[in-house]
Amino acid sequence: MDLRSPEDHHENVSPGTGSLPPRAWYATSDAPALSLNGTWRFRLSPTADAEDDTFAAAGPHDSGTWDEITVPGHWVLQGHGAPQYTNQLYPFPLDPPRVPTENPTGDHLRTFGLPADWPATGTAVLRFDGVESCARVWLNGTALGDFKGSRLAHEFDVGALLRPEGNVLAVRVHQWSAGSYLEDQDQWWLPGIFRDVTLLHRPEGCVGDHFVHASYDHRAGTGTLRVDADVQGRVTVAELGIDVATGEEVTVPVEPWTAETPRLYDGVLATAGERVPLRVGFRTVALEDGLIKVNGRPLLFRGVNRHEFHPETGRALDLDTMRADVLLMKRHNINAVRTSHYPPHPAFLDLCDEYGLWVIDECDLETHGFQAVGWRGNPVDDDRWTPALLDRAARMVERDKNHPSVIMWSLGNECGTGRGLTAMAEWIRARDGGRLLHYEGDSSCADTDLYSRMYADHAEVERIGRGEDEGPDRRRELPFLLCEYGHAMGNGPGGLSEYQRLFETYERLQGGFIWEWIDHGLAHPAYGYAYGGDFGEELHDGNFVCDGLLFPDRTPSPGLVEYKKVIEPVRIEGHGRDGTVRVTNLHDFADLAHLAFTWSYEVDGVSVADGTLPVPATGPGERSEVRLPPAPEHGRGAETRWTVRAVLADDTAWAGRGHEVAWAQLPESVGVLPPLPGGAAPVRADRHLLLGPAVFDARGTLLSLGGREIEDLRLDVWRAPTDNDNGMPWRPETPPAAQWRTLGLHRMRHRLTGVELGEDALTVRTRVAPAASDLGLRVAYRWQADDSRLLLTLDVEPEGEWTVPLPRVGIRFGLPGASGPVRWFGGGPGEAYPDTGAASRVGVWEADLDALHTPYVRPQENGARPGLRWAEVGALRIDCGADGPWFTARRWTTEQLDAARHRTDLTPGDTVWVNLDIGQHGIGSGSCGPGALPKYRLRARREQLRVTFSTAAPPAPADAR
Ligand code: IPT
Repeated sequence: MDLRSPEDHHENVSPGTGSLPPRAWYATSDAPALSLNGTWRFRLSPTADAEDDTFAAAGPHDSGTWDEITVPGHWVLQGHGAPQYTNQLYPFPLDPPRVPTENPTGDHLRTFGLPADWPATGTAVLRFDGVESCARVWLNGTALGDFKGSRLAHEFDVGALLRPEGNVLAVRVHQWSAGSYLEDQDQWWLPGIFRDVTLLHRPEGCVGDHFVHASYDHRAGTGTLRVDADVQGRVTVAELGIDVATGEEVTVPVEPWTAETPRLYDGVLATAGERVPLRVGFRTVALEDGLIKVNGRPLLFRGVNRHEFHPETGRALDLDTMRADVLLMKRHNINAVRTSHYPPHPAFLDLCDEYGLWVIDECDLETHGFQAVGWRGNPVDDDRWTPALLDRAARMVERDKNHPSVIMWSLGNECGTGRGLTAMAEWIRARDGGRLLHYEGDSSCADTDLYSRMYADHAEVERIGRGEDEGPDRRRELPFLLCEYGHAMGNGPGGLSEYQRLFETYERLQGGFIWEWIDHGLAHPAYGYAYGGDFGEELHDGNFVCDGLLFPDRTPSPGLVEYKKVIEPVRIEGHGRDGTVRVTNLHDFADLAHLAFTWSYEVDGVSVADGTLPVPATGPGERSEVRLPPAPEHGRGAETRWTVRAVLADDTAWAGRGHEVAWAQLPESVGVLPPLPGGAAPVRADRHLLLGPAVFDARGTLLSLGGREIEDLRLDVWRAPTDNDNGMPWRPETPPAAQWRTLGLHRMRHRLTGVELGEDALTVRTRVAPAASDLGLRVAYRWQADDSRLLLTLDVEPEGEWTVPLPRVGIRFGLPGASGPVRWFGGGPGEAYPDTGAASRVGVWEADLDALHTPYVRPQENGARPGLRWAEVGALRIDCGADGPWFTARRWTTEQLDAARHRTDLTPGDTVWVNLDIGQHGIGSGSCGPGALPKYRLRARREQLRVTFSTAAPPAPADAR
């Protein structure tokens, strides 16, 4: 491998040259700063050497012909070239440290003057917070150096070069560099200066690097503060009466910092030349009794993996977007973030300190694509790369070390194993003994303080929880977390409740982090949101980049609503027939004084009375029992239930008073069904069969009800496969969708085997089966009616040895011309499937037809509402029992949904298609992890569905007026 030379700086393993040693990052101080964000001149070249570097000269240049670009930003999102998406694979040959000759290179140029009041004394540094993937920098014609490490800060001393006016800052950015080999994270490849560029004045006697050590002794209730600093100064925290020298330790009574109670104390670090604000949070992180503890108490992570993403600006995020993420997390009961897979913009960590989130800060490091060649040449196991790895570790730790929210350092993601990782771990431990160390990719756990895994299935997690796992002794002693689980791609993830139950049962299991926070769908004029392949990439991983709990525009997906419910920090349970409710406080630190509890009593889905429920300020881990009031009077035969809610008692920084944190429904009595229709006799008339309000054709197909047309009512077993149904090639099991398509469940044929006109029923029999198979389903549709209502009793009986689960089983039909809002009594308001239904509540709901559809970036099965009691769709009324079917209504067919690749492929038709399903196959997490749990597999077996249909009066014919 070559030694560095200026010509090939982007292709050598060196982390770079010329930049200052890393130091603690802070947003502001009393020293002046000049943002260099804004419009820059820009020129894109196809190779690293297409243009010489004379553009960087201090004097006049011809950039007048260049384009303009916004910094921070990615040039591929501003009309120059295109983004590319790969998950694990490098989009270039594995030829480290060399990169392709075709190497898009962006020359960036900006001239600036200094503000009039810029001090004449002192010096200045130029700070780049993030440039992908490699930059070379000149100021006023002088080369400052070069750097790699895209999501890390780099500073250059520029004091001697600055002029009052006409400074020329030139930055040459290569998309590909040796650094790209260390940045194989599962995301879009997005080159550019994507974080802030700032000129910071450095006064004489300014603050240098400093390290705030603020621990908490939970026994004594005291905090100990010591600020180590390169430059001597004083540390004051007025609220605590602290005024000490740097390096001096002081212990005082404090309120601790936790993610639930993010108590920060404002302080100041003052040296001769500068005052830097400090936000001090006292907390102690420890590995104790085999558990991750903060302030003496074990944590349960209700976490998410967060990539930085915005659908228009990629990884260039403004502060509002970062704050939106934090607020959404807090409002959805999330208490932890893994910054997958690189340190985020540092302002995000300020927000985590302020609002309260536990953070695993992960280094900008992933070499996953070497797995494709058996990890041959893996940089983390090649000493020549170790300086680059250590540089990354140091830049992360030094930049972020003063955040109380950061409680663990992570070496990176998916790098296999190697000496370089060990070197990083040793360096980090020596520098910061106050935090734990995470890395998932080394099953020996030699370098880590915890046993971390991704996508382990429930059974294995349970074994680990019980301590029945095998493996190195060291690992068996360690606490466990799932750094990734619940793959939130498309519809899902399923099975979260079962994971949560395990986490709450076994103390060794300290929770997990959903993969991942947000879909990385890029706004696209033709597709709505684009994913891999939409920019013509020759190698890509499709919509695997859209696997978040938020849609790209940050609208919560049903997965986030589900997760919020599953991880609610208060459990409310009905307990006994005497109206006692058990309230369990699942917080790690906070008592329940910040919550107010309410009850409502619902009769047939409608609240008839409500009130408050006094709950004592139950401590963390404790439970209280409280009594509901006597049930209000109501009519006989109604379905009744209590809904108990825990809401914020007062406004907080992240949500207003009344914001719902937790809830439960406690069913009381099951409703009594009105008598079913019957009595009418089927008659033949012409080429039709008539039964009560219904007209059938001679083959027994329902044509109309009460004069309203009904289209193609029949058994349906197909659903547009979800991403989780489609599975992933690396999973050992054949994914359900592949089994379904092989068997032909998407092309079932319906053979009529009988039409029987009985005394009070019309019975139609069919055999439903795919070509080329002898498996089938025997179906009997038994129709009964009175004057106005039509009852269907559907019986399904499998024939043959069905080993493949069914996608769904039920009926579907079309309602031509139906419109208006849909009302229903059943589960809602959002969608639910057998293993994603925790957040579904029983009630009477109303929604526009279009709102019943969940707009997954890649269209797929969605929108089912469970436990339908009744529904009104257009003029049709559907009545079912209390244990009613899954209900879906949409303006396109399942076949159209299945064929769609993007949101924009779906155009609503005139007919509303309704599915009423006896069963749905579970969702699982098979798009990366385990599929649906066995109990959620939909086995073919005898099933029955009973539905009563009726209609509003048909529109009056025109001549009757
Ligand atoms: C795992 C990765 O760590 C993560 O970055 C992401 O790619 C996720 O999968 C899937 O979306 S690695 C996988 C091979 C288990």
